[in-house]
Amino acid sequence: MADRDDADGRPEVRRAVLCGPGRSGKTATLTAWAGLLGCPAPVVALPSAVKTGDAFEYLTVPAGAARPSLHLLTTPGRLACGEERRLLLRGADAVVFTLDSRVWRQDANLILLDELGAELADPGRAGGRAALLLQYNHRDDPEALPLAELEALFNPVGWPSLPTVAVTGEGLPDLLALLLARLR
Ligand SMILES: Nc1nc2c(ncn2[C@@H]2O[C@H](COP(=O)(O)OP(=O)(O)OP(=O)(O)O)[C@@H](O)[C@H]2O)c(=O)[nH]1
Ligand SMILES: [Mg+2]
Repeated sequence: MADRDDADGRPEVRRAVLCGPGRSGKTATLTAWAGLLGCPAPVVALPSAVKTGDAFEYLTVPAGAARPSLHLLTTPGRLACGEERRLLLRGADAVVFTLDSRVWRQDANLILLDELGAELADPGRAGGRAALLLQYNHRDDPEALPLAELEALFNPVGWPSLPTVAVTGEGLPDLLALLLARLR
C-alpha cells in the first residue's frame, strides 16, 4: 500500500476497484455506497482507450475523520473489456470481486476471477499490491447457489467475503466497512 501521507502531510488517496462479470451488481453496489458515504451519485465515464463503448463509474470520496480520501471505481464486466479492466485496476489498493450467485453465471465468474487472479499475482502488473474481497451478490435470486458451494468453488484461499443483495442494500454497509478497514 502507498505511504500514508504525501510530502505536505495530507492523507494519500486510496483506490478501490469493483470487478466482476457483466450484470453482477457492481454499479448498484457503488451507487448504494455513495448514499452510505453521503456522496452524490457516481460519475459515469468512458475509458479513454475504450473500443467497446462500455461505461464504468467512479466516485471520489473526501477524507473523513478516520480515513483518507478514496477513489472508488467500477469496471465494465463484459468479457471483451479485459483491457479496460486492466487499465482501471492500475494502482488499486483493494479490489472487490462482485460475484454473481446465480447458477447460470458461474462460468462468467470463473473467467473474470481467473483474469483478475493473473493481474493480482503479478507484482509488475496493475493490481499487484491490492487486497481482495469477495462479494457474493444476487443472494435474493431463487437460482442463487448456496454460499457454502460458492465459497468452496471460489474462495479456497479464505479471502474476506460477504453475501449481498445490491438492489436492496442488504450486506452493503458491512461490505463497505470491510473495504474501508483495508484502505486505512
Ligand atoms: N434482484 C437483484 N438484482 C440486482 C442485484 N444486484 C444488481 N441487480 C440488478 O442487476 C442489473 C445489473 O446490475 P449492475 O449493477 O448494473 O451490474 P454491473 O455489474 O454494473 O454490470 P456491468 O456494468 O454491465 O458490468 C440491474 O438491473 C440491477 O438493478 C441483486 O443483488 N439482486
Ligand atoms: Mg456497471
